[in-house]
Amino acid sequence: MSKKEVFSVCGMCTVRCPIMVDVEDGEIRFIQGNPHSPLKGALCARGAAGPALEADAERPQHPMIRQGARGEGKWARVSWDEAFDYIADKLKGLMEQHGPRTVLFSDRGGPFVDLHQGFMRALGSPNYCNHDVSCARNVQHASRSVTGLPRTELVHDYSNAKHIVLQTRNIFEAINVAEVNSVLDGIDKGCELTCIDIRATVTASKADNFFMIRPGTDYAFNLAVIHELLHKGLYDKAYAELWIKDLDRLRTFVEPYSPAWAARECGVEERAITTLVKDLAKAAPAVIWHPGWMTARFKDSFYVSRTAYIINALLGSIGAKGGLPLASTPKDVGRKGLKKLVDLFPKPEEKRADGVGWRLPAHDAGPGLVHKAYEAIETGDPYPVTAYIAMRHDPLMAMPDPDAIRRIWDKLDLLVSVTFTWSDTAWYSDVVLPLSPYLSRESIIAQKGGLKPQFFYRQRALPPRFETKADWEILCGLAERLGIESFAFKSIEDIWAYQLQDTGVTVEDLSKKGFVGLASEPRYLAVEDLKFTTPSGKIEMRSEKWENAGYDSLKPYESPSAPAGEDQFRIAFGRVGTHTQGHTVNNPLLAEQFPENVLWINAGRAKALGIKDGDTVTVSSGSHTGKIKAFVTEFIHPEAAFMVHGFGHDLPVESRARGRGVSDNCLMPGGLAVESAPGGGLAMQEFFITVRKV
Ligand SMILES: Nc1nc2c(c(=O)[nH]1)N[C@H]1C(S)=C(S)[C@@H](COP(=O)(O)OP(=O)(O)OC[C@H]3O[C@@H](n4cnc5c(=O)[nH]c(N)nc54)[C@H](O)[C@@H]3O)O[C@H]1N2
Ligand SMILES: Nc1nc2c(c(=O)[nH]1)N[C@H]1C(S)=C(S)[C@@H](COP(=O)(O)OP(=O)(O)OC[C@H]3O[C@@H](n4cnc5c(=O)[nH]c(N)nc54)[C@H](O)[C@@H]3O)O[C@H]1N2
Ligand code: SF4
Ligand SMILES: [Mo]
Repeated sequence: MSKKEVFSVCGMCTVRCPIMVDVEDGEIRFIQGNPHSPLKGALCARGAAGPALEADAERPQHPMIRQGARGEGKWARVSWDEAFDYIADKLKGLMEQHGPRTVLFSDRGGPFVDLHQGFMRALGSPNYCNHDVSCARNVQHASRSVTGLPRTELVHDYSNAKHIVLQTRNIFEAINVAEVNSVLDGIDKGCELTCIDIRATVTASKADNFFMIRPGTDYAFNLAVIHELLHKGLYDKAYAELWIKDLDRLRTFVEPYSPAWAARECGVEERAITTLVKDLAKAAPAVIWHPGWMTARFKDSFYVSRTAYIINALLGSIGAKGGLPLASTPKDVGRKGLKKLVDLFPKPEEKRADGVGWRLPAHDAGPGLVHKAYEAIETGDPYPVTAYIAMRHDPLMAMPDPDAIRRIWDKLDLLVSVTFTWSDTAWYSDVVLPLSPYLSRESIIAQKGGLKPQFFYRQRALPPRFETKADWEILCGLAERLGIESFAFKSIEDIWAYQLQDTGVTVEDLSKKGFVGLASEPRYLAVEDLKFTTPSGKIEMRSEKWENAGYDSLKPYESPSAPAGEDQFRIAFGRVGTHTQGHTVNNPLLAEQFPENVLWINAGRAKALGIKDGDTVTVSSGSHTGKIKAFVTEFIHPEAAFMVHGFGHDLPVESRARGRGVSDNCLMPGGLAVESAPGGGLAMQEFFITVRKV
């Protein structure tokens, strides 16, 4: 009998929690959070369902090349050699004709993307994108516009906070295990919790203060908080003197936005706003006003996040212990960072197809804006984009108006999907490359910033089942066929050795606990030692960078429109603790826990429509209609109808997910063109749906 403990990294969602897997005779006996990890090892329900994913035969088992029309579901089973040759031949032809820039790649971001970016550099294409236009781009750019820093370089120091405000954040159901645990630690130490949402979530149920806000009015709420902080002199004046630029401009701008005004606009009590502001000032600087995560919701979402950062700045919490301290890099703690795979190749000189960095000078070029790259596929402007590799990305489920996306993709000469589950995108592709799920593959080493930076990696706990491969095997295999020897690594050990060069860390060190900490103590900076990367080096209330790119930095508030008819509701969506996006709804264990989504609607409005709890209703928008069960409750704002994202699958290969619930993104006609332009995020809650009893 053989027994081993494997330190690895969960892959059931993007959070990538550290895990320890007990393996006996080649079978998984137990998975738990890595007990050695400072990230407070633990596992959520989805993490515990990892073995069920491994065991599931309803996933792509071998490479496939499309036979019939796109989406018809006729596949030829091929060997890996055939699949690689097929893709490499096509890519070579297209790159000869149009140049390497004709290749587009998108993924779901996360700690391991250096491999993907390295592959694109190896090809010589600038068109690496991630999913973030449908997630946190608005937060990223808001952070950049206020502090200059990327959002992840401001840590949320929950366990030392005295007051946490969660706005459009359902921390106890949209889970990051370490985050949940540190918020709970903070609460144990007496931290106050305020939740601002359009419905009562699990997070709201644990909060001291709950604001059930009118959907789409968060910007009004935040402007009033800023007004009150400035008007009553409750902000941190010494901090403002040291770090804040253009405070007077801000003061003049917020003049009309009083708490009394916001109370009417948001449907909350004026006194509750002013009391909140007083409480925040008392707790400052150990305050976190969360800038949001999934903020691809409204046209003004960029400004909601911006004002969240501004509130933090006024409270002196940016950089403070218990607030948003600055993350450390390995260099900050006297160590050397990982050697990057992208640095194997020069940066392509070509402009990006999505216009980021030239047409759009304020936005971050790193992961670009994938919906703008789709425009290039459609129009050939600025140049033809003819090949697309979607790796760990299911845009047909993750982006609005999938029919429009299919029409755009019909112009592609090559569409490849790399995935471990079936997805609408894989089904529509020309080639499907099946990835081994995370328990049966290893990954490159990742570097994590934060208060105590570390390196961590994923090891294989099991041999791969079916004919699946690890991501590095797939991309390095393709590089080999394309004749790019310097990216054609033959083993993961070779990649690890390259990454660890000159770091003073060995694979042996990593193998002991699955990670290597680079600092023993969290590093907090004194207020005068903070460093911001805006053009002025200050925290900017007005961003010239954004203004020069044609956007307001202090934008006048516009009230969102209310539903027009008795049966109209604003669409709203979000997460549930037991599923990840659209890719776990066919998981045997998780499907049992939460088999279909339901439509939350307000009790008063349901009554007027004759809808009772549990009734089946139709939801429609544009040409799309779906059937879903109604969940009738007092605890949602009357203007909104909420559903958990990720349902409404109809592929014949997913027996547990097929025909269950409704897909929110089908109810957003024309949604690719509706965005929060200065943030680059899509605005997927700018749609109304019609709800009728069946
Ligand atoms: N309408 C609407 N749209 C949304 C959302 C919403 O709430 N409503 N949520 C948005 C948010 S927050 C996000 S982050 C995006 C997520 O969008 P996606 O990243 O597209 O969603 P996922 O379901 O996480 O994963 C996509 C695919 O990658 C596969 N996969 C999962 N893990 C891996 C891996 O490690 N490697 C590889 N190669 N494949 C993997 C999955 O099987 C799945 O087919 O969607 C966004 N879109
Ligand atoms: N279980 C689970 N956990 C996850 C994920 C998952 O798929 N499943 N995905 C991960 C990812 S990729 C992300 S981005 C995060 C997302 O993390 P969050 O952004 O916290 O999660 P969501 O559920 O999308 O949205 C949070 C809340 O916003 C509310 N909301 C909707 N409209 C409004 C509004 O106008 N105003 C206000 N104030 N609130 C509004 C919704 O009701 C919802 O409760 O979760 C991560 N964690
Ligand atoms: S939050 Fe849950 S699913 Fe996501 S990585 Fe952590 S344990 Fe896995
Ligand atoms: Mo996300």
